[in-house]
Amino acid sequence: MRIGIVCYPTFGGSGVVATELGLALAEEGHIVHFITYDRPVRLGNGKANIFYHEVRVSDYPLFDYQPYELVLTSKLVDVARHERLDLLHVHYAIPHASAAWMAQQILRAQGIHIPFITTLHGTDITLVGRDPSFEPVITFAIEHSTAVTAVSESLRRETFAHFPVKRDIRVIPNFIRMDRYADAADPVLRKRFAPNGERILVHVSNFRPVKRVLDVVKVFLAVRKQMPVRLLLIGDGPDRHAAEMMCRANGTCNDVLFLGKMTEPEAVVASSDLFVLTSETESFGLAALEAMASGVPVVSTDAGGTSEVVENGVGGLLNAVGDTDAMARHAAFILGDGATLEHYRTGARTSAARFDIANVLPRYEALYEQVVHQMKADGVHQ
Ligand code: GMT
Repeated sequence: MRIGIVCYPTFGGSGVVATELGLALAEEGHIVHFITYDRPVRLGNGKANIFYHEVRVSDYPLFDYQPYELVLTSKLVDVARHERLDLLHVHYAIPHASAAWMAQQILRAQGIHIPFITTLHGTDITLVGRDPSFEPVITFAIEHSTAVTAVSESLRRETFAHFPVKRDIRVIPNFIRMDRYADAADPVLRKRFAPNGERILVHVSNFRPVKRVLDVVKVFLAVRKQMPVRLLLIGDGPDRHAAEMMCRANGTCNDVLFLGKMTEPEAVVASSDLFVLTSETESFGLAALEAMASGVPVVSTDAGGTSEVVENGVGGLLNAVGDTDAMARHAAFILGDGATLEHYRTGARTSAARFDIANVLPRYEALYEQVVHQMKADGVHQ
């Protein structure tokens, strides 16, 4: 098939999932065209069957706000027509789903009929999407997508709870390549981060308020009272400075390492002992899944889709949002002795294996076949 993928090319989980999906489809022999405003961070260079089209918004002085959605729409029309795409798969509702719908209408007027699939990722529904100024557009785009998927059962429920949509939404969970994480741990890195054999806590996010990064620091401070421990913080964003201030105020800067944004955090995460996820809401928790795949257990909030990823008592332990005491207690329990840690490490890998790409990719391919055939059966194929 010839597939167009639209996503945010940045460090967010939706962009990672879209990129990994495109790469996997290309390996299967599909032709994949990425249409984004920047090269997706994990796309790499020169891969077979992968093409990249940049959406460039010109800086016209009349516009206080550049009309990105319209430029994206024009690009989708152009790429779909000239590359003879079979379908578009857009990740994150805003503004990708509405741009895809507009492109579909323009192409239809030119006699070209193309289906589009919208994958809902989380904050497009749970945060941004609930802003009343977006609601009518999101509702419309969801209703008029050829098919819609959500990355967890929780997100599917949230969508029906917050938007007046009636259509089917299929759950296809996020995935990982288990083989990539098998030997990701690096003893040299571990020695550098914890030279005296300390336990290592790790957190990866975009440091937005929804992640409650200060709770991660609170958990670290409480665990630190019970055992030697260091905290690795990967990523950057609005709450980084507040987290730094908290460490300074507590005189713990030497034991908290702010590592910033990383294009390949796998080795650092795999060299740690416990992943801490404190989010207010989390539709899935891809970063936690990646940690589990490399045998790093997770102490997480029970915040939406996390309970579908982190099986409580198997690969980690779930807690109420904001209950940093419970999270610290659970962290200390898992890290307390070698046997318990090993039990959770094994559980983390087993839990993660449920989401191996081999189990998930065929579900996307089946959906692609279905929407393309449906369009042909409707008698509107090109
Ligand atoms: O984690 C973020 O804030 C970024 C956001 C995104 O869209 O890139 O992540 C969402 O999508 C990820 C991939 O499906 C999920 O793993 C994250 O749980 C979800 N984030 C939230 O729901 C807060």
